Amino acid sequence: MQKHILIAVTAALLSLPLALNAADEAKKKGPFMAADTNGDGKVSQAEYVAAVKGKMDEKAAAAKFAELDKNKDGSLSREEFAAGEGEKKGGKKKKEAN
Ligand SMILES: [Ca+2]
Ligand SMILES: [Ca+2]
Repeated sequence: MQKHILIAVTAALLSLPLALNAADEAKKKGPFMAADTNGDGKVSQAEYVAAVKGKMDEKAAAAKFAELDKNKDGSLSREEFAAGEGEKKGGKKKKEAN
C-alpha cells in the first residue's frame, strides 16, 4: 500500500520544478510576454483579461484595458502595457502627493 503513496509523492515532487520553471520563464520574458499568450506581439483584450484575472474581475480588466489602449486599436502594444505595469509599482507616489 505504501508504494502507491510513494509513487504519488514522487510524481508530485517531479511536477513541482516544472511549475516553478514555468513561473521563472514568465518572469524572464516579463509580464508583457506572459500576457501575450498567442505571441503576436500585442496583448488583446481577451489576453489582458486573462492575464489580470487574479487581480481584478473581467469588468474592471476591460475598463483598465480601454484606459491603457491609448491609440484605441483594440490591443496593447508593449509600451501601452508597460504604462499599466509602471502605474502599479512606481507611478503611485506622485498622484498621492497632491
Ligand atoms: Ca497576443
Ligand atoms: Ca493600442
